[in-house]
Amino acid sequence: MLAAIIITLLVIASVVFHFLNPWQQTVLASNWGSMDEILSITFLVCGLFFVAIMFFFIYCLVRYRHREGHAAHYRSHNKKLEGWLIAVTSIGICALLAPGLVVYGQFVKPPDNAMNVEVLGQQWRWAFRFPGNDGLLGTTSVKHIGPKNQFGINPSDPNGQDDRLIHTNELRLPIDQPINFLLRSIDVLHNFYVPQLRSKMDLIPGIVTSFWATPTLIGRYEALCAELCGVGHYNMRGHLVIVSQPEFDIWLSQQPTFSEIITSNTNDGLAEQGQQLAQNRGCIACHSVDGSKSLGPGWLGLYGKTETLSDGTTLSVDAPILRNPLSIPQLKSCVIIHP
Ligand SMILES: [Cu+2]
Repeated sequence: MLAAIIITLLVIASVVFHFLNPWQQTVLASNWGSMDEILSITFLVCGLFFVAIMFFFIYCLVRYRHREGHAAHYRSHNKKLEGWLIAVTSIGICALLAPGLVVYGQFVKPPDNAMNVEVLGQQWRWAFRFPGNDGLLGTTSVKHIGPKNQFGINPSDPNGQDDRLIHTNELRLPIDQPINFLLRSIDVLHNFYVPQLRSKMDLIPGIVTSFWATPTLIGRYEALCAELCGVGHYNMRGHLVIVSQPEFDIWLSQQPTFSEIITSNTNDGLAEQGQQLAQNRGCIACHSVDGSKSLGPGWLGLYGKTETLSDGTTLSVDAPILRNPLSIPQLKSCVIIHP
């Protein structure tokens, strides 16, 4: 009887915790309110089955508890009961799966007016590509990937010349415009996840996966990698910034096109080698190139700067320190990934 009371209290506590728990959904910033509805249906179906099964269990504990002079009867099967159980369970499973399949069908079928945006994942950063005025993205191949062509855009494809490339972790999108996200990975599995869009999708090397969403709320949201992709996975974080259409148009027009990047001579060979090395070794998971805050110090303007360490001491960042940061005793304790 004590077991029955404890289980009853556990069931009541579980249901109460579901309604009072502190982990609530983030704000909804896209058209995918139906994702929340599916989640509610899933909770409802699972919750009803959980409560029903637990109360049946409690009933059996009480009804068939040990009593002197009472013995259990053996029955090989009960066709009527089996029929009911199969029917009820089947309805429950259909109620769980069917709404998800319907919404998934909509999720991967973009409307005609959707704007294509490519999301490129690599250990451990994001990059993005917009089609130029022609509205078409250039074709790509891994054989074209190089220091100036991170996306592997086919240099002889005219459609790719005006593609606008975003090499930072920040993607801007206009509000109320359907966006067709085309996802590519150039190394391992990643997953592009923006909780506020209620959207996530795997990036699979060798194929292009896709989903679409219409941002509906201006704001700045985190874009996470939701697939364990190596030692820097925890820091594979970007941002999605939803802005007004005019603001977006100005921003996009300021981004370099593919042809501008491949014909530019601003990088001498050393800078390109450094960029390639930082990408290949995954340094950019912790060090930003635009000076934004990350786990490690940003590289923009770092040379010659006076930095304050966590113990209050200051240090001038000079060439010997940049070459060998581990020579500084205070830096040793915070260096986790550096070999
Ligand atoms: Cu990843």
